[in-house]
Amino acid sequence: MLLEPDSTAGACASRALHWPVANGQAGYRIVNRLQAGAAGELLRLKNGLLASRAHVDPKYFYDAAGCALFNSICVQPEYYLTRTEAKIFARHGAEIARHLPAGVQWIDLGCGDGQKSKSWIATVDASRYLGVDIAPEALERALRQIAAHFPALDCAGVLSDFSQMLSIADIIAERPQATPVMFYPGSSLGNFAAPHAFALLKSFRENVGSHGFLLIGVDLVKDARVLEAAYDDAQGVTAAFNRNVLRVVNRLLDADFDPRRFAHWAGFDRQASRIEMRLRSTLDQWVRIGSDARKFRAGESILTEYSHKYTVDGFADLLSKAGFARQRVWTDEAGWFGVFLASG
Ligand code: AVI
Repeated sequence: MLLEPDSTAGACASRALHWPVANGQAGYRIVNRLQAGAAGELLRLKNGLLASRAHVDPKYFYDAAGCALFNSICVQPEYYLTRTEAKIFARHGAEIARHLPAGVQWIDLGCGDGQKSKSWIATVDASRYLGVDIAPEALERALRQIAAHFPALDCAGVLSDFSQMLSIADIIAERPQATPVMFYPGSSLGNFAAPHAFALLKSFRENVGSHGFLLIGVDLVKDARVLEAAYDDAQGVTAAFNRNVLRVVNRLLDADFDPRRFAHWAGFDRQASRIEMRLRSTLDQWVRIGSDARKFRAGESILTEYSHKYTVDGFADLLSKAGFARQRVWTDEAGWFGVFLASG
């Protein structure tokens, strides 16, 4: 592994990590655009837990156990999002691809294991794959698999944290002939607070420019019972996923949360149009958080996640306000999930 200063990153204290990996004939590089300052991140996490309305950024869900639990959530009968989006892709993928020029650079935002992109790369006949993720191991695995599957494809990765803004215009500009298409499936945008989600959309638009595209999947508003069941499945997988964040916090902050003393809770706030997930203290308890301690009263909760739900018109409006002048949308028959292709 070779660490070099990133001359393109300017004042932001990020580093480029040119990481050639043996991969048959080809190699690929991973550019690190994570902001330096782990200490500041940990302080934010701790302050969130010490705040009178305790909260944790949902990015802390995804350690190895959290990723495995999330994969399991995706196949729970109540969690319709993943399979509904997959059906829309299967039914309309060829039509969506016809709206894109040949040889695009496919930019997989929050790529995870890269599986969702595999069929798209073939369908759109991409010339380049850019995986973007916060987790180096997942990113490396995704790149290895994509490169093995498509040996002729130009592959690269970017380490980036969407709780900060995205800044990859310079990497996109390395291939001026290849139109950039950002792919952000799974309604992941919904996990950001509304102002942050809007800022992220604007940064996507700035990064792809007026000739690029954004292909994004978002969950749509529906009956509260359907939504709440999706975030509180009968098998208790979402509950385990939610409680697991306390184990992550214990490791990162040297805290002593006992996940058994917190109950999973998920509810739909129609006014804010979002699911809120919380961990409710089941009794009065003191918890040590590093060198500090705080009391949680019985019933007091830690906010762990928002998952916003959109209307087709509302999301189209958001896209145009973010600078995407042209858009198309595909939904499933029940109108539960929307896939938007935006450009301009
Ligand atoms: C990753 N994200 C889109 C999921 C969601 O539906 O908001 C995370 C999740 N939380 C609980 N279940 C799934």
